[in-house]
Amino acid sequence: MSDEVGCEPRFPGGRYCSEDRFECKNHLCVNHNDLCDGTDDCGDGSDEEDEVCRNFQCDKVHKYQCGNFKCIPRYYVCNGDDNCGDGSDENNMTLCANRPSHCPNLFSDFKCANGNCVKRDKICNLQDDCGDNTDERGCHEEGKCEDEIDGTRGGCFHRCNNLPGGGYLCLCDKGYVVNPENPKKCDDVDECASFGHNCSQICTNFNGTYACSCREGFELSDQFSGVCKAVKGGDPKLVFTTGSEIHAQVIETTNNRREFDVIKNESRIEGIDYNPSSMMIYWVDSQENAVKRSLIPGSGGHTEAMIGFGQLVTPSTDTNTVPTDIATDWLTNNIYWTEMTVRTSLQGARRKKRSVVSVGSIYVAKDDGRYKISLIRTGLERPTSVAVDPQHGLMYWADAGNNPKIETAWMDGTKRRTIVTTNIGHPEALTIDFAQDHMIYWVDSKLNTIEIMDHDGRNRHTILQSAPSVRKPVSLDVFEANMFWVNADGSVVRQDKFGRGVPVTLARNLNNPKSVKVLHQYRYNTTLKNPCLDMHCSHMCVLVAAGRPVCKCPDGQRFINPQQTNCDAGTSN
Ligand SMILES: [Ca+2]
Ligand SMILES: [Ca+2]
Ligand SMILES: [Ca+2]
Ligand SMILES: [Ca+2]
Repeated sequence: MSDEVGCEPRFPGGRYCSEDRFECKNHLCVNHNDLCDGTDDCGDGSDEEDEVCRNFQCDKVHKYQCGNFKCIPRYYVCNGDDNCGDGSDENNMTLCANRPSHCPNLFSDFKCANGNCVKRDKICNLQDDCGDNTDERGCHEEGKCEDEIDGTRGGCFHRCNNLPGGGYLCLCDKGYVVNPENPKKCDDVDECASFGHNCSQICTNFNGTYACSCREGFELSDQFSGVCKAVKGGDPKLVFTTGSEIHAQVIETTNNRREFDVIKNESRIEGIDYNPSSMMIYWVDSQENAVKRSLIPGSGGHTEAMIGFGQLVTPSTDTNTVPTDIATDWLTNNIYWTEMTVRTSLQGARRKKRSVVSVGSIYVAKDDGRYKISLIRTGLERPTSVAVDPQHGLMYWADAGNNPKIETAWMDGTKRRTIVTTNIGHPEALTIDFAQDHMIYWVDSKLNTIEIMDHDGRNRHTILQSAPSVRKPVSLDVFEANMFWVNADGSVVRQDKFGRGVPVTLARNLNNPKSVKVLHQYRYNTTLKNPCLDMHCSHMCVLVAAGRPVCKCPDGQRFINPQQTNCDAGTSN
């Protein structure tokens, strides 16, 4: 075609190409089919340019148009590979969720209730090959399906299959599983009770099936995917730290992501959290050894303040102590934070052996730093993360010390319990998905995992493990149907929070990233009332089980009245 370069226009309107072809900037002509398909057909890239593709519509029958406007063959959609380059061919759960998942070989494979596939000859071999033992239920060593019992084939409630080696197997329809005691009976599967239902918020079990629904302010995006999206409260923003700064990015589906600064000129920001009612952001700085706060710029009528102003809330307990993470109780306006004191001591004969001892603590105070109380002082080495659930009056923290663990207590520090001690390396970044039944998501930066569990540490499930996108994860947050995490290498990644679809990198090469949070009015439940309003505590009011309020005195003070509401420092300060 290069012989056409330099020729005079041959078509009306000064065009070099006929109407049915696309004219490249270099005047070459290519087929419309070649536009925006990811291949440079013009030779100068003009068939793939953003402005061209933004206004181009793919052939709808054979092609799929990606979020970045690229056109890919339809059969690339939901095939597990990121063919678009922005994940949009894999992360559209409306398209991908309703694909029935078959076992690789329909004839020689058996599908377990948990979705695993095992070879048919593993059925009724007295071994649990499925992992949920459903390949060993429904087994009848003798008889055959043709034997009619109680009016059904083999007496099976639903279906019957003869086994090749004699005997037969009762099978149940989709949504049911064979009763573990009665091999003929079919029971409903409670899909909501375990991982895999894919409801991003509310799951309701029904006989033979289940249904997803959403909380106030959210709507299901379709009937299959279980994806809830916020319909009020504006675009969610992703807030993340880079050492001395806090940035925010408006979360959009296209590649056009808007980013702005929230806080600048701090030192070494570790954990962050915010109060959706006051629109204050809080952080701990491990170089300044302090808890600080600021109004989030552009919020609450403070649009003139384009960058937040860091204000000291409280310094760390002493100069050897660094704060590591912070959580906001947005109902009472109390803040919770973790601190770590590292001491080097000389031990052993002639005190020659040097040992490093790390001691962690958890504190609560009013959000202006007044009335500090230490809640946890013992049995904590290296606290990496703290999260609070004011609705239930519970707090959670992770300890990445020599005996790594995740613990919980009431938010006054009492009723402490350890909920995770096994399969744990370096736990970090606990976050509570209030909209999804208060499930806890967390990362392990040593095992390279993202996990989910309930408030007791039960129903634990590993969502991602050693995936290429999980590289020493240090922080995590969840919103709607997505999870967002930060890797130690400075990348911010998003993926469906049940691990569906493919990961999408939202930012990369950040310096010293430590924390990520989703900023949205509906991330925390702001419809709840502050239970402390009627308590008239002289100093602190904190929440305990079921969100019940109790008064507390600052460290070193005691109650002076039998009702335990007034502390001995008086009520003025
Ligand atoms: Ca092309
Ligand atoms: Ca694909
Ligand atoms: Ca078996
Ligand atoms: Ca069910």
